[in-house]
Amino acid sequence: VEASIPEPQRAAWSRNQIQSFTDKDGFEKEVVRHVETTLARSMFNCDESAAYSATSLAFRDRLIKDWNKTQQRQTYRDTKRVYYLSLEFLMGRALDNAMLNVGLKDAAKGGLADLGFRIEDIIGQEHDAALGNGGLGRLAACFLDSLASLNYPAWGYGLRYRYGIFKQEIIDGYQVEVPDYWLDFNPWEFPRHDVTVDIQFFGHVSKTTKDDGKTAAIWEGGEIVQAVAYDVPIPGYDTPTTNNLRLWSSKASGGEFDFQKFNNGDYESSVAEQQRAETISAVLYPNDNLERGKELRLKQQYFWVAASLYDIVRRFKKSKRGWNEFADQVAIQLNDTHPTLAIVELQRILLDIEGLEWDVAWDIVTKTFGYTNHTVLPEALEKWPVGLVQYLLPRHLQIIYDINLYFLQTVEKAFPKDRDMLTRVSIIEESQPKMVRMAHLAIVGSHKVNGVAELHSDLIKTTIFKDFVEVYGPDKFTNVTNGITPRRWLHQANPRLSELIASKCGGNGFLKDLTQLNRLEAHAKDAAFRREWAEIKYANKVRLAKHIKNVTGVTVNPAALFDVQVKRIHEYKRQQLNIFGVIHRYLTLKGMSVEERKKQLPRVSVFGGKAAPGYWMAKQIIHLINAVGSVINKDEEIGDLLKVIFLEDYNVSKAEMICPASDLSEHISTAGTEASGTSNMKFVLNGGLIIGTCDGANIEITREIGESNIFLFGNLAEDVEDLRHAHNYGSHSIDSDLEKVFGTIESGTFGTPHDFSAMIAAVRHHGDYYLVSDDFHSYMETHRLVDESYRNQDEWVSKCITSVARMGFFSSDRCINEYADGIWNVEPLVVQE
Ligand code: KOT
Repeated sequence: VEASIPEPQRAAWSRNQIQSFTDKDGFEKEVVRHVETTLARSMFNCDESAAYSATSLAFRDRLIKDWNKTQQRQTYRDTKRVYYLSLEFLMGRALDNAMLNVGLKDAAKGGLADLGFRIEDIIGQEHDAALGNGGLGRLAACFLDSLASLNYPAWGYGLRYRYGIFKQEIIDGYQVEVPDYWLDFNPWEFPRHDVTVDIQFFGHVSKTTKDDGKTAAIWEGGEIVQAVAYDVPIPGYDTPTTNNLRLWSSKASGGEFDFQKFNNGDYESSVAEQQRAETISAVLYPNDNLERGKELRLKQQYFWVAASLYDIVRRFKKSKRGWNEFADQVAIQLNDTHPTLAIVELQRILLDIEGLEWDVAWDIVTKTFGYTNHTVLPEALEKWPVGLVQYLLPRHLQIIYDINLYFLQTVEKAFPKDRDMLTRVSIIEESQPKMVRMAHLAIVGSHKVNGVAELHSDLIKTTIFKDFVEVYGPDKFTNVTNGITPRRWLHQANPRLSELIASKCGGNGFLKDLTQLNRLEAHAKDAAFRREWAEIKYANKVRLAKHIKNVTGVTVNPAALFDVQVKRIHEYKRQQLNIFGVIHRYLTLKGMSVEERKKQLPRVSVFGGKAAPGYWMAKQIIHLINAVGSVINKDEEIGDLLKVIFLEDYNVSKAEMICPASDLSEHISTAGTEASGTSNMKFVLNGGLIIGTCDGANIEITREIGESNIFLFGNLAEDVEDLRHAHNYGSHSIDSDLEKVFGTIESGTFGTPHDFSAMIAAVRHHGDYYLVSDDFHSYMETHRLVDESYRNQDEWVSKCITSVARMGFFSSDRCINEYADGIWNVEPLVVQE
């Protein structure tokens, strides 16, 4: 392309290139320029919000140039690209990340100081981009960071929800949901009103005969909704590679609204149609690890998947290659089953629109897709009623039936006369009503299926996908243990620790090759180093203590052991076990003499996390935590020895403050239920120890950092089934200490006992599905070990340093390289600048 441009024109282009700022003075000029022109304000009238806007715009200008070049480079080299399809991207804030990635945070700090601002206050102005629920969405965000930092040609595709995950307020101890309208001013997105795709819903299918005498399906009628692209630049760390996250927004296809109707005086229905279309991308479903089968959710899925595939296919076609090269140019990763319709949509495009034969098309499809499973919880496994799919996507249902037919034929050949096998693996569940099993469709349509931690990947092979291992053999199933980006979760969240680490690891290289952390190990017993380390942890705790004081009014002692459990509230994650443990600790303290109490170690139990709005039991758990806190925090006999804090509205930016301030964090899911967990990695990387069950990535963390550096407790995954069976069919005796806790709750110590009776009944009378009573004793014993261990601060800090030194494996860079090698077959695009 470049060669075809006449020389004088090219010269004019290059002499007029906009120069990006490279230092403090240049940055200041850009800020003032943006305040005075883009924002049309005077510097006399520049508050923190305007300073945030102008700073973001200045950094955005820098990113745009790298972003454009990256896209040009990827187009020009035309190598294989990765597409990461995820309904959730939990990005958090962008400004701090952008400043660090382009290496100009110090310049911005100095420049803002000159202009009269503190950089922390300006960073704090930004609203989190909260287009996700929890771990699954945050994993997608970490992956984008690694893909860009490692120079992979990669795109993320998602939905541009007008409302992200709700804001949580705690009122009288109860969760109240407030809508998260976040798009008022978002400098990090670029509307592409020229990039639109018409998406069809409903209608019917007819058959025609083509020129060659073959029949083809035609999907006609129904309604059209327009998808509009919004692009978000994803800067890599210490590289010019800036990838693209494309989020689709829905809009009525007839423009603003139907003018015909409007002019005929039918205002209401013309506006109603527009609103119906816009509803598709209006709101993120606030459920974590739960699928409730709502029609609008299925509409969201198809809308996003169809727009993304249209875009991907359009880009492929520009290269003028044959379809036989599609899977050599395109890898698509399905983040859980939410985008599974992409498999059907690609088959439909190849078959109905491009006119390929079924087998040829299907071969391309299966080579293109990979599927990541993130959960084994039955309530989270997606199923859609056949009738709903038929009504919304009639052609897709036909294709699903055909996929299933051909699949079952091959299964029948391999397992003749095994009707049960066919019933079990079928994509269609023969229930009332019939259901489409999305995980089965995802497996059949992909060439690789992976779990997200070793235990989890083993579990899916032996439980929910066991039959598919028999059908396809074990090689189709693999493990890629999750990871986190050390840029955000260490360098950005904990700058002082990052700097201290850099001083011992030979610079910032560890941020791009986290295994270099092992150079720290030699310093674990160095007293001076330990002191510096402990001092940073203390400062981070002081910062959190201030925040706690600000938002709850409770004073906590930064010298106390900070014991933190922050994550979505879910029975399987067992916040109830934690709060029962806190009550037990309280009772123990109350039972002590004043002298004995003086010898006890002060603790602060910090909780945080959102409950899905419809998850009643999770909301009861929040209420109990707050009720317990309001009693204990006022108890003068107890004072500093125990405080219980519930931090409202836990999100990514709060996590960045909380993780560096924790001494101990809790990852205490019932064994076999938490597929991986990723906050466990964040806490250890920030120099905290963990108490946890043998579940998810805890197991691999233990293997890496050593058994003596983690507090493990509880029953193993392999024993869960028997224990559950025993609760239901044998006798279920409850630990006597736990009974005391229940008794205290029932005596009204924490308010109306009736409020909490369901939580107690779940353990006592309803089979204790999550094994709270089975693990309670070992949980409390292990907390005693924690106390003992914390008393020896030198040893504690050594454990922390050693653990950090051994965390190299858990970088999301390692995961992305594993996906690239083992699943996508893509290479980084080397940048020659
Ligand atoms: C499932 C359905 C809807 C919304 C979210 C999910 C979901 C979330 N399924 N698994 N997750 C979590 O994914 C994380 C990233 O792999 C894991 O670390 C975590 O253990 C899963 O619970």
